[in-house]
Amino acid sequence: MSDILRELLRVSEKAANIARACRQQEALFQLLIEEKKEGEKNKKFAVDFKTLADVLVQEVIKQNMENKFPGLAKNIFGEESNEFTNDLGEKITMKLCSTEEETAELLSKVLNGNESASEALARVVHQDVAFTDPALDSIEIHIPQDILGIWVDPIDSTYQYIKGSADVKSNQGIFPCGLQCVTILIGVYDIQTGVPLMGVINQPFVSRDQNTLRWKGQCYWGLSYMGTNIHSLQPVVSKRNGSDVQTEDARSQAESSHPFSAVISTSEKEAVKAALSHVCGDNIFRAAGAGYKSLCVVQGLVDIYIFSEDTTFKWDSCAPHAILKAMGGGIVDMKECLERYPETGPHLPELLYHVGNEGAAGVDLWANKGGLIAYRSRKQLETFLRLLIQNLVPLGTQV
Ligand code: 2IP
Ligand code: CA
Repeated sequence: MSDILRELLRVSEKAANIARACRQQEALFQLLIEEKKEGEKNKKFAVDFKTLADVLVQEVIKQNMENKFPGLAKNIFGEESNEFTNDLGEKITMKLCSTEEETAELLSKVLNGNESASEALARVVHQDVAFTDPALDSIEIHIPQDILGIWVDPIDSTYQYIKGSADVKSNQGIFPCGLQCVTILIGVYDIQTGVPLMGVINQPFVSRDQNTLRWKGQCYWGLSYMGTNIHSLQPVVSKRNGSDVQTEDARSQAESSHPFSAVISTSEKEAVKAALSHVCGDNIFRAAGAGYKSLCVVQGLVDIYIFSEDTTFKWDSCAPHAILKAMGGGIVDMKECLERYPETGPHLPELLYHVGNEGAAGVDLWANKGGLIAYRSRKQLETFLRLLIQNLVPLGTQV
């Protein structure tokens, strides 16, 4: 099996441990909730703690990969920069040092001398993690390292990470908000073609032990390379309608009137929501987190994740895209799908990951600017598009 994927799984678990530690260890949680309030920047530290957690997770992923695969780090990209300037005007580059003590010392500079928080963080950052999936060991595949680019979203759904409740109830298995919507996303793509190859979605907060109050997570992966498609999921079983599998009767009834279910962002346009309600009826779910919404498709909780806005980025979609591709699905550019219709042709406008948007700057360079539709089967996507367009056009909607 790809050694790189095995290592990505391990570092994603390390990242999940850091994410859990920041929520569970008192010294760290206090910093997280002291987050900058509306309109006022936290003056205490060189950087707000949320950003530090993000950067630290990103650096752990980057440096652990580099240690195992020298030369890889230069092709690992993410949203965060690891350089800060503190109130004294000192420039600090946040990185993993070779010892726990050195990392603690560096962290303490960013955290304005907060020893207990710096030590707690350094401890978890340097902790050894063993993590693998037996299914990964059974297949031997070699992907040359020099064609790989990696997009990292160290903590997706940061708002839920900081403010998210631990006690949100799911709606037919789907969490509208809360800690379950937080994910760590690592997506690998081919730097020449931009095609996604491997993906890991680590969900650090899945369920909490009622006695210890400790969180348990879950990790999903997929690989799609030169005709080999493998992933961590069992054949998909819908878990909608109740916390478990729907009864056949309920399911066929729901399917006859509205064949599709979709998960959407709370910021979706009214016109799209109106069209969707004709296609999906009541089977429309709102949820936070671009990574989490994609995961709902991966898990088979919904058929489609659709978003017409341009506020998801390559680091949000690359990992789920690779997993969905390994399952026979993918993520397409929504705007392009609508413009091309009914000319589908053999190639769908799948999102690519190697070139930035022309004329754009900053994060917009890497925005999925035409919106997106994530799906598990091409046939399903085609039917969904036909129905969506039928319902969008009469409304005279410009998407
Ligand atoms: C965000 C996060 C948001 C999502 C947005 C992403 O990433 O996943 O939840 O918006 O598109 O860029 P929405 O929940 O409306 O889909 P981050 O939390 O890493 O900034
Ligand atoms: Ca994100």
